[in-house]
Amino acid sequence: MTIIITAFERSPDGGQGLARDTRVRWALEEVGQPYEVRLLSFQAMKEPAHLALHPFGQIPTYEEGELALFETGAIVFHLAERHAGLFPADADARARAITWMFAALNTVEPPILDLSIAKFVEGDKPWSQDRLPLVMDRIRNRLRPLATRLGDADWLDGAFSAGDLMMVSVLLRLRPSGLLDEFPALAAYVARGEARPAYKRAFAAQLAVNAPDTQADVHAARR
Ligand SMILES: N[C@@H](CCC(=O)N[C@@H](CS)C(=O)NCC(=O)O)C(=O)O
Repeated sequence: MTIIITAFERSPDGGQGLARDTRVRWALEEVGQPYEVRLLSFQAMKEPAHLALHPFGQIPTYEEGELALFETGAIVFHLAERHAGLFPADADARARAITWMFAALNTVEPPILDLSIAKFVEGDKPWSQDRLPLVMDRIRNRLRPLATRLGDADWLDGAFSAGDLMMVSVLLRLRPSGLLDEFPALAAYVARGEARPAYKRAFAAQLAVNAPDTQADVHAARR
């Protein structure tokens, strides 16, 4: 059964791998499943055909035969359940890996997203500069205990799992802010994630769509 995911036709990050299709591509690469990608413009994401797959009109989505999923947490969870490579065999270790997936999405990602909103959406508001340090401190309040828990281990709970895939994906977004470098153990943790061959393949695949010269070719072809 062919797996089809959706991604931005042109990611706002220009190919830094921060759009959320990258974490789904990464999971697919870790479990060795081939996939196809349907690229969408911002307009197409809000049209009925895509809204039938994703009620909020976002990317990524995941289709596999009759099954259609949205939310990266659900998609990565599905892949980890169906294929070897992202969940440990031991039931308790698997439950802990799931816990880390939720921690990444529910506890660590929200203040990180808040920083993006503060910078890129609210950056021109008169109160924005005053708010920024508060938002950054809320992120530090998540990174500090996370670094403590990781300690000098390679991964959060034994072997690499879907929990690490999600946590690294969430933390990656912090790199331009410099906050990650305040916690060298976490910076090294993210670098370990990025060094995985599966991540490299996922990153290269999204870059091939979003790299500036690829876009020049796409636009030339449309003219
Ligand atoms: N919680 C969702 C978030 C999905 C999301 O925010 N997608 C972004 C791209 S990374 C998007 O489609 N943004 C465009 C929009 O919301 O209109 C998930 O993890 O899948």
